[in-house]
Parts: sequence; C-alpha cells; structure tokens
Amino acid sequence: VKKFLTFLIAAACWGAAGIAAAAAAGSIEDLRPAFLLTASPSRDTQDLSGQWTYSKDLYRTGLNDINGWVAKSRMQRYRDLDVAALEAQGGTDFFEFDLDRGPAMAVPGAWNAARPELRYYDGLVWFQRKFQSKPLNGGRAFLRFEAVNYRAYVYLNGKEIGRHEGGFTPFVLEVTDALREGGNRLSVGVDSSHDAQTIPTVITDWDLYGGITRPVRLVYTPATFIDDATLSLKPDGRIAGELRLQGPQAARQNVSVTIAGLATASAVTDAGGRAVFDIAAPAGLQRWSPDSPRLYDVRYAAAGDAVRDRIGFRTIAVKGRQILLNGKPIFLRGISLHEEEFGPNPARNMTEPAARALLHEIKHGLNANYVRLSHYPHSEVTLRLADEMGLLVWSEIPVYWSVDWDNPAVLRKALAMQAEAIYRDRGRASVVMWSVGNETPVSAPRTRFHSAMADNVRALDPTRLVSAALLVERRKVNGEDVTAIDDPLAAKLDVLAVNTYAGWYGSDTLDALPGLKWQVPPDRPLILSEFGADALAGYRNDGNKKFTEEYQAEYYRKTLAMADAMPTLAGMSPWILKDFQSPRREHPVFQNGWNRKGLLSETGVRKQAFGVLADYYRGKAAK
Ligand code: GCB
Repeated sequence: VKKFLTFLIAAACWGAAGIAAAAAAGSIEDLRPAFLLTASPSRDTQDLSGQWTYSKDLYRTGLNDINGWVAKSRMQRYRDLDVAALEAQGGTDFFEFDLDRGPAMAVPGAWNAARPELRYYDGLVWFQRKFQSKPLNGGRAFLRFEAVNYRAYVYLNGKEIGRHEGGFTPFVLEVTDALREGGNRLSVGVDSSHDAQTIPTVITDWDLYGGITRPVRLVYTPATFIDDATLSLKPDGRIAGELRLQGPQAARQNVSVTIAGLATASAVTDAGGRAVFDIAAPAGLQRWSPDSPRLYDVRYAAAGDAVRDRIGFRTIAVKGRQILLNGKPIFLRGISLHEEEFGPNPARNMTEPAARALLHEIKHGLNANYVRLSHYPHSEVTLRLADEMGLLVWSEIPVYWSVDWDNPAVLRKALAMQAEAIYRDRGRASVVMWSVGNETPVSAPRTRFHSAMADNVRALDPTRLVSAALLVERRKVNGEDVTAIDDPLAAKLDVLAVNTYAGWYGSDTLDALPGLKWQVPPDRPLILSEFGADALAGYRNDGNKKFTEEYQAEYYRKTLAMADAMPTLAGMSPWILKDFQSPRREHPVFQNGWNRKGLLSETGVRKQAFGVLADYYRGKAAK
C-alpha cells in the first residue's frame, strides 16, 4: 500500500519535474508482477486450450449498465448459473445471455479469423470454458494466461479473480481458494478496443486480433514454490543467477541449481524469498551462438519444489562501432517479423509448427542469424525456438508512433509491460536487445518517456543492449542532400537503429539510393531496423513499376548497395519476412488488407527479393 501511495503522490505531483521523476518514485520491485511462474512449461499443468463458448458484448452490458448503473444481473455474462435450468422453472427472472449454449470458437486464437461476422469486431467478447480441476492437497493453483488482447476481466465460478491490460505479455492469477472440486466455470471478458491511453493506441499498421490469443493453463504448485529463476553468463565468465520463492516457507531456504554436465551451486533465500547464485567460470562451457546454439538442461530445486529450464550462455556487448557476441564482432543478418502464421486467414495462433515454419525460412532460407520480433513481445514458443535454432532476437513493446507522452498513467503501463516482457524472457540467450520505441516523433515529452523506459530496462536487465527504431531526417549540408539522425534519445541507446524507406516512400529513384549520404555518429553501431517495398507475389514483367516483384528486388539491391557504404553499419532487419494483415492497406488490386512488404506472400511463396537478400546474407556469412 505504501509503495502504491508513493506512486500516486508522484503521479499527482506530475508536472515540470516530468516523467523521469514519477517513474523513479515507484521502485523496480513495484513493477514485478505478483506471480510469474516463468518455468511453468516444466510444471504440473492443465492446458485449457480447446473450444470455448463466447458471447459478443458490443455495448459492454456485462460490465456496466446505462447511466453508470451497475450491470443488470440478467446481462452479467460471467455469472455462475445454469440459465437453461432456471428458465425451465419459469418465474419473473429472465436472462439475455447463456454462455452454456453459446457458439464456440478455438482458444487460443484471434476471433477475427474465427467467424466472418467477427472479422472487424473491435470491442468486448465474453468467453467461457468449463473444466475439472485436481484436488490441491495443501498445494496451490494459478491460471497463467500467455496473452489476451487487449484487456482481460477474469472470473472463476462467478467471482472476479483479476484483470489485466496489455495484449502481448503473460499474467498469472491465483485461484487456490476460488477453485471448486468437481466442475469449474472460467469466464473471461476480452476487450480488444484501444484508445489514446492504451499501448499501442488506436492506429497501427497491423491487424486488430482480439481474443485469447495465446495458451491458458491451470498450474499446480506446492504451497511454497519457485516462482522465477534465471541464470546468465557474466563478461568475466562466471555465471550469475537469481531464484525467487513464494509462499509461507520462502524465507531462509536452501536452494540449488544444477547445470547438466557443467556446474552445481547452492544458496540460501533471504527474508523475502530471494536467493542469488554466483558460480565460478565453469571449465568446458560451450557458449551459445547462432552457429552453435548450445543449450544446457538446468534444474532448480528448493523447499520441496523443482523446475527445469534450458539455458544458453553467451555475452553481448558494444565496443565502439561494433556489436560483440561472446567477445567477437558480429554483423546482424536479420529480418523483421510480425506474429502471424502462414495462411490466407491467420489467427495469430503461434503453435510450435507455425513458429518453426517462420523461423526456418529466416534461418535456413535467408541465411540469417537475427530476427526483429516487431512490434510487441512475441509468443513464448517463438522465443524458445529462437534459443533452440540459433537466432539472435530484438524484442520490443508497442510504444509505436504516437503515445500519450505526458500522461504518467500511460508511462506506468509502458514500464509494467516492459517488466512483464523482461521477466518472461530474461532467461533466453537469443534475446540480445530490448527496444524502447518505434518511429516516435521527436519532442521533449516523448524523449523523457523513452528515457524512463531505457532506465527501466537497465535496472531490470543490465545484461542486454538497449535500442530503439528511430526516424531519420533529410537535410541539406553544404548543398548536399543528407540523411541524418537528429534525436536526443540516441544518447540513451547502446545501438542506434533507424527505419528508412527511401525508394519506396518519398521521391527518390532507386538509382539514387547507393549514392545517398548518411550523417550518423562515427563511433557507434548502427542497424537498419527497417527498409522495404511492397510487391504482390506473382505480379511481374510489367516494367519496373511499384508493386512488381522486380521493383522490390531492385529496391533491395540498391538499398543493400547503400548499406555497404555505411561504415558503422552492424546489422539490419528489413521489413518484413511475410505479407501481413493491415487495415491501412486497401489497394484493391495489390493489397486487399495486406501490407505487401513481405519477402514471402501470406502463404509462403517466395518473391524475387527473397533471393536477393538470401544471397547477400550468404556472402556476409562467408566473410
Ligand atoms: C514502418 C513501421 C511498420 C510499418 C512499415 C510500413 O516504418 O514501423 O510498422 O508496417 O513502416 O510498411 O510502412
């Protein structure tokens, strides 16, 4: 309560002191979600995927009545009632919902792909799933949602158990006391709508995708359990780690970690249940890298609980204009990726095969070693596959285009979202960079907002690099046309990154691209976080016109020639692997609701430019 009050007071005093002060007032610990259950894949869990019934609620009558009154009980879709049985009794009561008899759709998955009438539905939908739970025998149970886009209102057996805002990060709710032996009714109100205070705001360049988009699991634990544990390689070769116990026996417990074939260590938790590991540099450690993505089986044990993980050990750093992986310079041969599976009607349902198919094209089709997971935290399955397959990862949260920069509550959301992403993925060797923004127009409030985010990342995870995809400026220097980074946020970043579309947007001809002059800091690594051009797969031999495959391929050749002349360039993630759905893209011949900057069509057909980039990366890899 005290911490929360501190934050409220800071928020109330908002003003000239600005965002940084208010952000600092809430401590990093405040941003730690109450429960994480990061190692839940290795726990005793019950997968609640499958058919859930649903009910649309465009006017949100399940939550609120007109005139600010409490919702009518006949509208409250989460009530624990057998509506059909009550109707059979007759009487004055009646209902305007019945989730037991409602239509069904598959969870996880976005509703937009499930039914034609929901294609452009943007608002509240109620979901229900009944399930049997196991007896707890003194243990505890939690619901872990990997993602609900965008707001979730969760009820178990008619009782509210929690809410969450943010469409791409997990949340955990304890249900130990709310679970019922026999049958349970889980109801989730999912509101996909965005506004000026959400992250992202109303307008993006990707599709709506409302729903319970990632798996939901019931997780069983002992009364005292390992909530979170992580390890990472330090620059000096030692391994540092942290473990958090939760529960009545969390304090002063012996805890241990075993890294199979490499090392074991033990520690004791403090009064708050936290233990730290500091392991001497193990002889024979094989470092993780894209060329050799070695993962070790790790087991953490404490207080009668144990969880497993698979961890890679590597270091990442910046020196002058170079990015160093395991102490050696590396060029990031990358591509950007949205979370959208191959197919004509994607539901953003990242099953393992769906994620593997995308990453396979990146790793083995394009000869890449790096992927920009844009513009939000992707599914856990994707991150684990990146670890396994050997792809470096840039991760970001959707602080994209314009956000309500002056609003402390919005900053608080951004920091919380960032914390959820970092706690989730800080054990993944693949993740090397946290980005704090994409193409946000420069202003003092915006730079304060991003600076607070950058400070937050460094406090939560000092082991990785900080970047942001910046806008560039064209200006005349001595009569010459120059592209420059003019952004004070650059001072806060380890790696500079810019999105550049000369030759697609704007009036430059393709032939002009190789000669474009850049004015960037000479001693810092720069990556091209985006460049790209639309092409409709199969549209060819029509001159070098926009939207032809030839134009896109030539755009890539010329942009790569420009890149070769940039001395500080340390990597790139062109836009984008696959055509993706976007309501901004409505050309009736070429787009039809798809952003066509993919090197692959939505169904995975390679365009000419795919080969151009694959050849370029093959050459880079050979050097
Ligand atoms: C950008 C955005 C990306 C868009 C892309 C485009 O700069 O970062 O989200 O999809 O341009 O296609 O215009």
